Amino acid sequence: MSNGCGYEGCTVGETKRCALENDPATCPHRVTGSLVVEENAGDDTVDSNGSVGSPVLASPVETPTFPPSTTLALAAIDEMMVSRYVTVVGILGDPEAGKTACLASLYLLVSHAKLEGWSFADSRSLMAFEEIARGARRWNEGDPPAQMTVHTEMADDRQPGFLHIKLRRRSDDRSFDFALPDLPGEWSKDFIRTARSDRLEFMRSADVIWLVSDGRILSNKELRQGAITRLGQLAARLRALIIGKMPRLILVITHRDIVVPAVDTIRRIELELAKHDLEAEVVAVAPFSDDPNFGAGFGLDLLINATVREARKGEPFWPDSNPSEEQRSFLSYRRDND
Ligand SMILES: Nc1nc2c(ncn2[C@@H]2O[C@H](COP(=O)(O)OP(=O)(O)O)[C@@H](O)[C@H]2O)c(=O)[nH]1
Ligand SMILES: [Mg+2]
Repeated sequence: MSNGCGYEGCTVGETKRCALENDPATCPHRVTGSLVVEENAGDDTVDSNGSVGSPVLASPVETPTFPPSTTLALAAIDEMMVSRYVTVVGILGDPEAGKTACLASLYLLVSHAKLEGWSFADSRSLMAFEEIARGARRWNEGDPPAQMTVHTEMADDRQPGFLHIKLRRRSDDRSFDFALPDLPGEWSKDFIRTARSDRLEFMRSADVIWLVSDGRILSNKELRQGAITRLGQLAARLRALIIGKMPRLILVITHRDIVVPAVDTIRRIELELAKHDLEAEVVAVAPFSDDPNFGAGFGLDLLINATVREARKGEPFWPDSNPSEEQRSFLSYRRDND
């Protein structure tokens, strides 16, 4: 039966000719407009006025989805920034320095309410924290892997992926949102070697930069100088990348469970940074510990305290730009353009 005809064997649809040899326009089996509406009464393409095409039912309210499970893109951090201040942390350092370990340990401490002075308030990237902490959890089950944190691989090697965590400071009940990127050490190496900085552009708007360094290397006579030189090169690259106000630098020295950073080494690093007119606060940490008598997570609370210590002073909202008496800017302008 063709659409619009009541006759069972109608062929107008296929052949344009009526099977009963009637004129299709006047065939008595033809179904009129009103019948079509009746036939289609349950069809949602016909509205109550009988006009075809407009939807009858409003589209359902979108059910809320789970937040994204992996790291957040820069755009998501920007969006978050619209409603509240987010402390953006840049994390640089050689591969294997302990960057991911710091993030994993921070998450594990907070999730067990063991970060001194801080408590967990929220996270938009819990699954990403879970992913990086997985190595540590396997270790806790008594099966120590060769590496406790999965080697950082970026899904997109041009864009940093951020972890978000909101912590509440016990002393004053103030909450801080942190955006922490888990960057592969290769990005720092490329930044030093080839000045490749496109994917590190976000550093310009970071509040704080953690320069993570392996404490064992800093205490090794043969390796120490190389690590200090690389920190200096990193400082030089940051100086070139960041035109305006420099984010505060924190030198994060890992493996505090194994070695205590020597005062002399820290002094040498400070001198190296000073060459580029930079200075850093030093925090020694042990995100994980090989020593049963030394608590894993040592210094992470101090690192977070140092990260929020001084909110970045913004540029003056309305800078004082009154011309001085002698300055004849307008006349000079005319003269320059004549
Ligand atoms: N014992 C000990 N191991 C650490 C410490 N920091 C990092 N590690 C280990 O060092 C290895 C490299 O750390 P990782 O965070 O992956 O380095 P990344 O490349 O800088 O992200 C991992 O196996 C960590 O568990 C620390 O303070 N103490
Ligand atoms: Mg890593």
